[in-house]
Amino acid sequence: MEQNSNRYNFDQLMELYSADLEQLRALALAEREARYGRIIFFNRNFHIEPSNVCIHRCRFCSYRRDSGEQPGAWSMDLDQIREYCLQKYNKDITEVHIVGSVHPERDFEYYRSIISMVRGILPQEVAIKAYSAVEIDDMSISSGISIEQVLTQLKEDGLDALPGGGAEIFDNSVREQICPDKTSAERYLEIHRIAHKLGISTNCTMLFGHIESREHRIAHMLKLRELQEETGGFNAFIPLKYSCANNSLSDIGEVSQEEILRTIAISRLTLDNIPHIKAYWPMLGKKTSILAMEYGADDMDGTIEDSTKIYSMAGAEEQQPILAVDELRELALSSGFHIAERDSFYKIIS
Ligand code: V47
Repeated sequence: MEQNSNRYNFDQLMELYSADLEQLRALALAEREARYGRIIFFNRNFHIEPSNVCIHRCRFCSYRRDSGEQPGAWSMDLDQIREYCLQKYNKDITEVHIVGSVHPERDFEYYRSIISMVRGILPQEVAIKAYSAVEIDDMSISSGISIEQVLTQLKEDGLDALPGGGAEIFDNSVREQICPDKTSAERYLEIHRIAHKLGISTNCTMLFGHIESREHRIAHMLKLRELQEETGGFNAFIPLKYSCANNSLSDIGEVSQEEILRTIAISRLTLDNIPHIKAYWPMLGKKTSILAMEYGADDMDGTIEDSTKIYSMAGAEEQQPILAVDELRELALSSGFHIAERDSFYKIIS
């Protein structure tokens, strides 16, 4: 494949996507090894999902419920969140990931209180990565204050970073079909732009393997590359494979392991300015995630401690997601990798 500059353009990426798998793997692996050798990054984290009651009706989502819907809907008050947090926390944890839903009855003060409460009960060194751009958007709309003000206040309360959820696929015609009523692609990008400007680093995601095409995926990644060029605030890109159980797109089924690996490789080659590519094991499964390390990924996310339900409710093979460090070390070693524990900002801890 001929390259005009050091950076692949849309047409070159389309060509690479269907290149010989071995050739694609070798290119992405070389890129990954030049950056990190054979290291697999991970952290010790847990999630808090305060509620799954959501005003949005994204067609790929198996997690959302209406208020009061039983069985299945939950909403935690502050005391319950405190109790849950203390139950999941142990002294090795370095990150709490808080994400839930756009709840019809919760206001900005509630979301602020969660951050201040968690900040108050956990050591200062534990990073709080909380609220996707979609939730931030809702806080701004419901409180009538700007995104900048919402993020500034949350930062003062103790927020350290934003997770990457809500990106889905940026193409408007796809969005119209899978999540018509939620935060637009432009607004998602704007919220991340503002976060970066305020010194809040973020992750970014892409939900793939539903009704979108490879063209849509590449266009999506190129938008992220463009924003990163401007701000430099993204830490990691997470390609999220659509899981098909219990949602209204179920008939589509799921993409093959080969398509997952190709997508991960293409993301490493496209996003030359985003430091990390995360293989999110609760969704891909542990074995596929380790295999993804040969295709350009370098990060496994964390130990999770059985604290997220988004993927198990969508039928992912990890029904009770826990990754013990010894298990990860064994899996990595058996594939010729070694592991490095990192904090939320990729500083190596051990
Ligand atoms: O935006 C929802 C996805 C995302 C399904 O930043 C689904 O470190 C697959 O963004 N099949 C939220 N995916 C989760 C998220 C995330 C996860 C892990 C780490 C980080 C990070 C962020 O989950 C949603 C959506 O794209 N999702 N339903 C489903 N059926």
